[in-house]
Amino acid sequence: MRVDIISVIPGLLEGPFSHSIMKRAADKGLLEVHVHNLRDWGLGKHRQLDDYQFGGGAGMVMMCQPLADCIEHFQSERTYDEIIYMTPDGKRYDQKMANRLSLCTNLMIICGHYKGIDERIREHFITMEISIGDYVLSGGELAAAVVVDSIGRLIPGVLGDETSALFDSFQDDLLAPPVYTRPADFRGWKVPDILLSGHTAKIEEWRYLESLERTKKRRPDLLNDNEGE
Ligand code: 6GU
Repeated sequence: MRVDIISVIPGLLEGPFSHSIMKRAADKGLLEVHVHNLRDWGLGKHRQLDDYQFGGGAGMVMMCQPLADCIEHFQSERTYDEIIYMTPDGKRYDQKMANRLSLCTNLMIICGHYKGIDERIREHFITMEISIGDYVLSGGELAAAVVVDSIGRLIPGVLGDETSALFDSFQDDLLAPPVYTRPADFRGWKVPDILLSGHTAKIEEWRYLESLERTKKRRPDLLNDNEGE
């Protein structure tokens, strides 16, 4: 998969894809993330990107021309499955959207800033608008990093069998069960006996019941929420 991220602060996205699982995905050639500076398409000698909003009011709006030029530049090189705009008024991101996006070949992600981007870009270029939750970030970059991370780890071959995404919290609409590692006794705090028993089937059953219990207690909404399937 190839992801092109368009940003006015590309430096914010230097870290997230250079470590751990995202780095492994890149090294294996399974995920290519390219971060582009929208300033390269800015207007005039100041490389202007934003302007006052029509109708008045505080806050700048990202102009049509640089965004259109930038998007069309990349569209001339390949076909995008989705052109995504990161915005707090987008569709709330969840694991189902991650699963679907992980099947794509080319994604473009536009990170908004200031008051957002001119509505005409949303109408004519954007195919999908994503919010990562009900709070406001100062820009779309961190949200884009969240989305790319969640997608990248779902691409076949990125995770080994032992860490397969199939066993994740949310993948079956249940939270993950508690996990423990050595020592079996830390300061008198003991690991549940069942996990030391070697009874694989009983352990699986225990994990399932713990998952169910945890989900009932913490996220009961997940148990009766199958809307949008
Ligand atoms: Cl995608 N962008 C911004 N600026 N704020 C957000 C968001 C996105 N998702 C939640 N809050």
